[in-house]
Amino acid sequence: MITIHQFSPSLGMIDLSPFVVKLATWCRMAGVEFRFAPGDPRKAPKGKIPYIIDEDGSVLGDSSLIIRHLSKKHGDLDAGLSPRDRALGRAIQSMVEEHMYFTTLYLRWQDERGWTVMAPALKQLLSGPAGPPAFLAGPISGLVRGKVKKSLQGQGTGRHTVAEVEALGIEIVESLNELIGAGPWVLGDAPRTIDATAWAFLYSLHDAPFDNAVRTRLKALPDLVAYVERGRARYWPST
Ligand SMILES: N[C@@H](CCC(=O)N[C@@H](CS)C(=O)NCC(=O)O)C(=O)O
Repeated sequence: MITIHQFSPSLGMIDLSPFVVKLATWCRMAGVEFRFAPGDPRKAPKGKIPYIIDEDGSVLGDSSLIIRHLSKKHGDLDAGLSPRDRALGRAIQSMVEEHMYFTTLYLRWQDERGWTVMAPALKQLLSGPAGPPAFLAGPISGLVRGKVKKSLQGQGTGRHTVAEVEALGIEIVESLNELIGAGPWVLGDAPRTIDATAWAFLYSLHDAPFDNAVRTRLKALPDLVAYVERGRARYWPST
């Protein structure tokens, strides 16, 4: 059994980090047993969550590198894919993880509407037994928000207006709708590694209670909503 160090299962979510949901979903798809444990970026090999402790005690970071490692040990969900489908999966992964992710981050942390939901969730997370004294939860939340906004500035999305970010997010969601269609999975009849990413990010947008135009658009696309529900029924039936 591996241990996945996670961010936080707040707001009724499997985890607030779509990368944690991606990794855990991939494990369920591949039949790799795992348990969740709290994560601490300071202890993570790459300073980011998720990271895992493998059965032999080795610690690994980055969801994609972890999946690559686990695929070698437990079986490759992408065996038998054509080179073109592999390339398509890779392109969709980049669109979702390197572009959609930052629109999600912006709409949760930078957009004031998102922050009214994120701030109390973060405060609650910080008030756990290992957290700082209660009076520091507010200032620390502010510091964490500042760090996220700085990273959004560096990446570029943080320089846009809310309306611009929503338009970018809608473009990606509509592209996913075109690419996935009736599916049932991104590349056809069987779930592949790309489904761990696509499902995790669409589930995160669909279920997390951050109201914005991107979420509204997703909820109006029946094929994508069916895709979220298909993945939930198969891998997370109690969620
Ligand atoms: N490429 C990484 C991305 C992980 C990532 O961005 N994790 C975020 C949480 S969603 C994080 O740990 N952020 C903390 C930080 O950047 O300090 C992966 O696939 O695991």
